[in-house]
Amino acid sequence: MSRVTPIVFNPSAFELPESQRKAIAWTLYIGYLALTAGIFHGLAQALSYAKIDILPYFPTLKSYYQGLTAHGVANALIFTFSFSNAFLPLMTARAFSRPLLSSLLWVAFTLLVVGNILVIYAVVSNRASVLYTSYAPLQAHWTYYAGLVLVVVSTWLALLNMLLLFRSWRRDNPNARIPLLAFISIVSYVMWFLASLPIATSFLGFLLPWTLGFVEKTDPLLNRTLFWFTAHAIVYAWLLPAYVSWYGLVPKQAGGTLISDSLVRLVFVLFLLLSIPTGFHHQYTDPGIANHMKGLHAVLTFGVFFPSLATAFTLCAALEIGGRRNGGTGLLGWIPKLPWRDPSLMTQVLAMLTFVLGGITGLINASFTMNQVIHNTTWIPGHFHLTVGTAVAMTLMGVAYWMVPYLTKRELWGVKIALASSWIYTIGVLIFSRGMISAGLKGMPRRIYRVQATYDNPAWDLGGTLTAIGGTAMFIGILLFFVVIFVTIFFGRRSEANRDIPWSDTLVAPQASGWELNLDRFKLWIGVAIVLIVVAYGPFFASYLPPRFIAKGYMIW
Ligand code: HAS
Ligand code: CU
Repeated sequence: MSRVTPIVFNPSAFELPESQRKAIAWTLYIGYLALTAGIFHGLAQALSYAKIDILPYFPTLKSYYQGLTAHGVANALIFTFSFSNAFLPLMTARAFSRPLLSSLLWVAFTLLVVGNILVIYAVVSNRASVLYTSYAPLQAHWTYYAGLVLVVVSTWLALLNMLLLFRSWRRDNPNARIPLLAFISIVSYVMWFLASLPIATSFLGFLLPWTLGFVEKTDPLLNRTLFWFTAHAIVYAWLLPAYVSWYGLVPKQAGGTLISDSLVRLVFVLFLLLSIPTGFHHQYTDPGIANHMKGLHAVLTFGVFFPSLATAFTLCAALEIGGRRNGGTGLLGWIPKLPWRDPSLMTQVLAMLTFVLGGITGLINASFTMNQVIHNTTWIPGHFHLTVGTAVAMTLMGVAYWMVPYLTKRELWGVKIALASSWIYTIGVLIFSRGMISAGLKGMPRRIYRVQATYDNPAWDLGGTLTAIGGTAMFIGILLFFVVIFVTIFFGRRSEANRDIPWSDTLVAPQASGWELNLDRFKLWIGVAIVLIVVAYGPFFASYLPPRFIAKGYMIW
């Protein structure tokens, strides 16, 4: 193996061009607007589990499902991908200390906006109450599918921008190790690119022609399988940008340092390999898929649990180094010594702590037999508000507390309000999820408007009440976040201080020779990922295809 030249990190070597600063800032703002818009129906849902009905106060809302669609699409899809489209290219540019392509940034931004307008039109006009899972034969207006396709294409363009930058950097540095921050950012979006192809096939190949009237019927199981083919991996596409922040920036913010460069690369390579071939764990109860294939996906799901486990230990160590450098002693004395008054850091540490519970519940979901108990109950939203709803959402909020000042050149306004927001949200989500999870164990169904349901069970009362209390606190937490960010953007004190992103180094530098160099071989890992995908999905498609066009579209709202 040839020797490589070490990277020297120079904090003053990079200034983001003004137009790129604007494009990235506006992309980010779309995400935070979507977050805020989406939480209003979140509140309505949480209250509904305690039989409190506030839907009549939503003047334009025709049904619970219209609101649930808006909540899921805005908070889980638009918020997350807008953030990633801003954050990952910025991290890549910073790590390579080179500007991106401005034109491509703006084109990606424009597609994101147009996609959003189409989706908002479809959902607000009550033509797309299909929930974020978009299961056929529920049929939305074509603008809904087209809008989401444009959002996905905007993520591809963001990746293209990162890859072009990588290529130009590689040309000038043929023998250097890829800077860690760039490596993990690129792997995150390469994984998402591969993962997004099945849903692109479903939307472009089946659902759009069907909703436009070119074909009369569609194949529900095939589209559902293509959906989960993408949509399990989508949860890691949401998570990995948060991991980029946890690995790449948080150790520095905590005053600590990452230990091993190679371990972090290995973790991301494992996500590239294992995120996608696991989608059947959402379809354990679906007919038409062989049990042994479901079993294979269950095993691979336990495999993709591992890189998160490694992450937990690595991050704990990185934080511990920070706490001890700040004077912490003894077994746990480093914890209070973390910079808890830094809203960016503490918000992300609270996100991590909550994610431990998200991980545990995920493992229970993944277990074939236990899944039978909790599938389609409120346990599931209990699980995913601890993962995407906290680990991811709060990390994206924590990042805002340095990234918005970085992009706007303004001081963060309302530090104490920001701190309060994160504590209120965390306490809220713990109560909320406790409610959802416990009621789910007693069979409370998800996606049901309890206020109007024709059946009920007093055993759900305690869980339902906790859900409403916690959900209200979450709502207040996000509103406070929005106030802080809004005031910072428009009224924050201007500051010309030359800021840099809080990029952390590693205790053990990237190896200059040896097996570790293989970790940087994108093409190799993409190849292995494709082989695993073929093994995990090939037999299903081989036995199932051609498509069975059996179902007309339904608009039951
Ligand atoms: Fe999940 C359903 C399995 C993770 C999101 N999941 C969902 C749904 C969503 C979702 C949205 O196997 C519902 C979809 C729908 O609408 O139907 N999930 C898993 C497993 C994991 C997992 C095994 N899920 C996530 C993540 C998500 C997410 C991440 C979003 C971002 N999930 C399932 C299954 C289902 C499912 C089944 C289908 C259920 C059904 O029947 O419908 C694992 O990847 C989790 C690994 C996590 C860990 C935790 C690591 C902890 C860390 C923090 C360390 C803390 C530190 C703090 C360092 C192993 C990294 C220290 C600080 C101090 C101060 C001490
Ligand atoms: Cu999953």
